[in-house]
Order: sequence, then C-alpha cells, then structure tokens
Amino acid sequence: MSEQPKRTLVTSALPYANGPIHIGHIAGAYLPADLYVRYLRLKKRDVVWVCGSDEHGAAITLRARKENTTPRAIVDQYHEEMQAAFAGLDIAFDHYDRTSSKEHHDFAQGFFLDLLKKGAFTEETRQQFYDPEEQQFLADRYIQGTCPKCAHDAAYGDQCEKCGSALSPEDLVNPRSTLSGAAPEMRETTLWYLPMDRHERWLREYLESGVLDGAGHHDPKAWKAHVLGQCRSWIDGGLQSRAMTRDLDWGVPVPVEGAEGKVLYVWLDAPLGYITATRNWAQKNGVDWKPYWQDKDTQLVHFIGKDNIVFHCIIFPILLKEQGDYLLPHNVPANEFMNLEGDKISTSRNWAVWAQDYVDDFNGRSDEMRYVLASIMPEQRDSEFTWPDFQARVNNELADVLGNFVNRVFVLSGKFHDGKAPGASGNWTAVDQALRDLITATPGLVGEAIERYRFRDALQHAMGLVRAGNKYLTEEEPWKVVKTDPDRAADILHLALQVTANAAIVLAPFLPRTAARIAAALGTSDLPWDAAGVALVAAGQPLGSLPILFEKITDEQVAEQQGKLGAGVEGMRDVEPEKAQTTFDDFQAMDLRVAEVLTAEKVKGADKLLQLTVRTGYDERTVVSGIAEHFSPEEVVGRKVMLLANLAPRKIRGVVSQGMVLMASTEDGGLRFVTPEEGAEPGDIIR
Ligand code: B3M
Ligand code: ZN
Repeated sequence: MSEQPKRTLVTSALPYANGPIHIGHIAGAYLPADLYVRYLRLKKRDVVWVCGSDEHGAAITLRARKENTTPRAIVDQYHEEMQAAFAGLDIAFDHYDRTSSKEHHDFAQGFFLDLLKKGAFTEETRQQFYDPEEQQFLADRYIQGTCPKCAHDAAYGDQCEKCGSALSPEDLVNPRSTLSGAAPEMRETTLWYLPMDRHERWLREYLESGVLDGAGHHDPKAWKAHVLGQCRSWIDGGLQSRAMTRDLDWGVPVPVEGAEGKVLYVWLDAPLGYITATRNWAQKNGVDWKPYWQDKDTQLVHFIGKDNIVFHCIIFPILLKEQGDYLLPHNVPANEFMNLEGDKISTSRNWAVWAQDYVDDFNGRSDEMRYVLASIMPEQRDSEFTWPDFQARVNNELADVLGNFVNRVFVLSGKFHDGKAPGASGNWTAVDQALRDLITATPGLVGEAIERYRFRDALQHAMGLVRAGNKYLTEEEPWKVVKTDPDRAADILHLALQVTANAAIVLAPFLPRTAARIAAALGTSDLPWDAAGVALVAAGQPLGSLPILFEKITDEQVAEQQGKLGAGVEGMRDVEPEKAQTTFDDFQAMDLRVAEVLTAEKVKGADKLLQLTVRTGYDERTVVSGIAEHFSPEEVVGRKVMLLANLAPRKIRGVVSQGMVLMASTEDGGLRFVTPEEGAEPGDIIR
C-alpha cells in the first residue's frame, strides 16, 4: 500500500459535452473515483475531487453539425444534463467545472505561453488535410478512411475504433472529409508541435521506477499492469511530435499574434481543465489551490477509461514537467471497457443504458446500479453488463442477503428488546469470536483494497461481513433461543447489531443511501470509518424503524430494459420489447413441425376463427386458428405451415384444437403465415 499522503487530488476524465452519460462512462471513470473519494472522506483525509465538461474539440463541433445547431448550444445543453445524471447516481464531485469558461480560457492560454517561453514547442509549417469544399482544415476526427492495419473502412484520422490502433490522418488509405465527403487536399499551415521524443528517457524512468513524480515516492508496481503495458508500448514505439494547436474556430484561441483561426489542441486544453477546476474549487472555499498541484506531499490520481491512457500518462505529464511547477500523477488507475448485453456500448446504435434513463425508470434507486457496476467493474479486463445479471445481483445479494439480514436484526431487536439494542454478557462462543474477529478485520481489508484501486475486491470483503452476519443469525436462531435462554439470545442480537453497524460503514462508499438509512435507524448520521469495531452499538441504544431496503427487480423490468437497447435508431424498428429470457430447455420442450392444411372452414358464430384439418405426416388433426379476418378458407387450403404440435388440446367454441399454427404479425396489424421453404415435408421437425 502507498504511504499516506498529506492530501490527495482526484480527477475524473472530463466527459465531452456532446451526449448523455451511460453506465460505461460511470463504471469507467466516475464510480471508481467516487468510491475512492468517499472512502478517503470517511477516513477524514484531505481529499478534493474535481471534474467538469470537456467542451472543445471535434466531438463537440461534429455533434453541433449533426444537430444543425451551434457548439455553444450543444455544450450548454449537455453540461446541465450530465450534471443531473451524475447527481442521480450520487456521483458526488467536490467541484464540477467546464472548459468553455473565461477562467479556463485565461488559464490555458497562460499555460501555453509559459510553455512557449520555455521552449517546449517547435513551430513548424507542415502540410495538413484541407477540405476544398468546406474551405477549412480538417481535424483528425474530420477525416475518415481505410485503416492501414486492419482495413476497416471507417477509421478516423486519430484512431481506428475497430482495431484500436492510434493513427495519424496521413496513415489512412483513401482519406475523405467527413464534412463534405470530398477527398481532402494538402495545404500548408503553421502549427506548434510538442516534440515528445525529447522526453522518452525521463518518462520511462518515471513510469518504471516512480522517481520523478515530484514527491519521489510513488510505487510503479502499484500501477495497473494494463496501464503500464500501454505506456511501455507507446514509448517503445518511439514518441513522435504531436501538434498542440489546430486550425479550428471552436476552442481556446492560441494567444499569439498572427494565430487567428487557431485554437489549442483539445488534449492540451482539457487536462488543464483539472487545474482550472481546482482553482475554482479553492476560490469558492477560500483556500489556496497550489498545494493540491504543487506540494510534494500531495498525491494526484487520475481516474479515466483506457482510451485516455496515453494522454494522461505521457502527454499531460510532459506538459506538466516542461512547465516545471507541477506534480506528476501518482497513479492513473484506468479502467478497461464495459460491454453491454453481448455487444460494445455504442451511442450511435443506442446500445447503451443511459444514466438518466436508469434513474427515471428505477425511481432513483442509485445504490442498486452502483452496487452492480462496482461488482463488475472492468478493472483489469473488459467486463459485461446484462440486465438478468443486474436482476440477480440486486435480488439475490442486496435484497436476500443484505436487506433480509438487516431487516431481521431490527425486527427481532424491536420485538425482544423493546426497540433498544441489547447488551452482551461477554461470554462469547467460538462462533461469536470468529464473527467478532471478522468485524475487526473487515474495515482494514476493504480500505486496503480501495487504496489499491481494487473496488471489486473491496466490495466482496464488505459483503463478506454481511454474509457472515446473515449466516450467523440463521444458524444461531435467536428467535428460538430466546424461549429457553434469553441472555444468550441477547448476545446473538447484540453481535448481529454490531455487524449491521459495521456493514453500514464499510458499504457506505458503495451504497451511500442504504448506509445512511441504516445509520439513521441506529440513531446516528455520522459513522466515520475509524469508528468501526465490535462495540459500535451501545447497549440501550434506541433503534428506529427501518424501511424495506431493496425491492426486487421483476422479469418485466428486465424485459423492458432489454427492449430499449438499440430502439429508436435509424433502420431499427420500434417494436414490442423482447420477452424475458427463456432457456434452451424450455425451447426444446416445444415440438414444432411442418404441417399441411388439408381443409378449412369458418367456425359458426365466430368471426375470427377458422377450423383447419392439418396433415402432420404422422396424423391428421383439427386446429382452430384465429385468422378468419385475414384469410378466406380457399387461401389457406394446400399451404404448408409451421405447427406447434404438442400444445395441450383446448376446446374453442366447442371444437377441440390440437396445436397452433404460427403466424407473423406485421407492422400494420396484419398477419402472415410463417412458411417453410420449398421441399419441407409434413412432419419435419423445426429446431
Ligand atoms: N473528453 C475524452 C473522453 O471522454 C475526454 C477526456 C478528457 S480528460 C482531460 O474520452
Ligand atoms: Zn484498424
């Protein structure tokens, strides 16, 4: 574990203000930071967590173009929406800022000039892609073409999203402008470049031995293997110079005479947003911001997704080091990606669970989503969110274990001890003692895991205590013991209450609302981490009433959420949501056959029904089908159809129907036969 710093500055990647926040974002850079920071706050440590909207770059201008509006309108809209979505999931930054503010422009321009003066940049005139139709230079993201590595035909000028390769626009085969579709031409322009090759040596040393982080004491072994691996491969591949300005009209203007129409590269301006945010936070709170960025007893921790590693571990550190006054990151615990129901999360395909939609659909039940995302956080490798898994974790773990345990403890204490915490005799059995030892050990285990950015492990340790408490209660049966040995029953409940209170502490980072409810029922609002222990709830402490902590997630909710995935996208139909998942065995239980209709006649007195005789190849039988309003008997006779053959016979209007003919219902409310291919014979099994 890293030694305790005097203060910690935590940042989360500034989300582009060009679209709503989804659970992949949350699991990547926001929930882990929130868990980390809540823990440090509970430990009463000096910690500040800043974030804000990234309001520059092609991500914004492209979106504005698509929606036929201005970049300003886009960022104003999403700056508000994103904050509401974060708040809905109790992602509690100390300060949330934005990069289009005057303060940020001023600070970023000053920083740029500082670097310019220090000789950090080279000014070069080079050929750049230019769109002759739109009459503008093309940022990397405005150029698409074929990836030279994997032949994907829609790779961007900076990256191929298919194979993940980092690219330069010149690398693309058959480049085209995404603005006009035109083939771009080359034009000369002058840009400021950051010659990164100058920095390879110290960077490598910084990453491998940690000696240059300013404080001189970070342990590179504490970095995640996949983060170090990516950094090594970048450096091994040779660092190239990268343009730090762009010919664009949206961004922080380059503060140099004659540089009209040029702005700072978004990846220069955005990370400086962390500093702007810290400055604004400090001003708001009347404290000095500088120690948070410049005192060697501060630890700077960046929470990001893996696609941002190079910017935070290589480019930004180079900028900070060149400036000279700043600390370098102590750790960059980047997460990998979270997939969704078997596919990559995609905004354009609406294959996402939007944070705000979740909050709206589930009545603000943020703890449940936080719990599940923490359980499957993509810490070391990609992971996958599915709704059935969400349901299982909420129902089987939160409701059946945590909720059930805490509820039983409160109900039993209320019943046998007049709503007060019972005292204990001090005669602990071996089983009691084992549980007391677990209570004592758990806060340390959870805390250490959090400090090592292992949030899944931390949650497992915390839930381990709850599971142990639940098992203890079930096995010790105080509701029976009370009849013969009330003192023993009191001991059991006393200990179970200690488990409950300790669980409220160690689960607080993950389940802040639930922890607060339990704390309130225990008569307190303040349960700091270091209060944990076996004597947390005193004898005689009045116990309040506790609401049901978790409601179960129903199959219908799961089906409804699954139905939303991919809905409303061009080329996709808005249809009834898929039904809840079924099993292969259930499917196999159905006997589906090809059959041929021999006769058809209307059922007397029933407008909708046709009575059919069908040949299955092994028998002839009667089937009543609700298709009379769509087909005349003549249209049906002689057809081959799909038959659900083993449906239990049912009497319909006095006729016994032995099976069901499968139909497809069309968009306009019509019906169509599901017809087997030519050559299929009655009796053929469909599987
Ligand atoms: N706006 C990129 C992203 O959302 C980005 C991060 C900036 S952090 C300084 O992937
Ligand atoms: Zn590729």
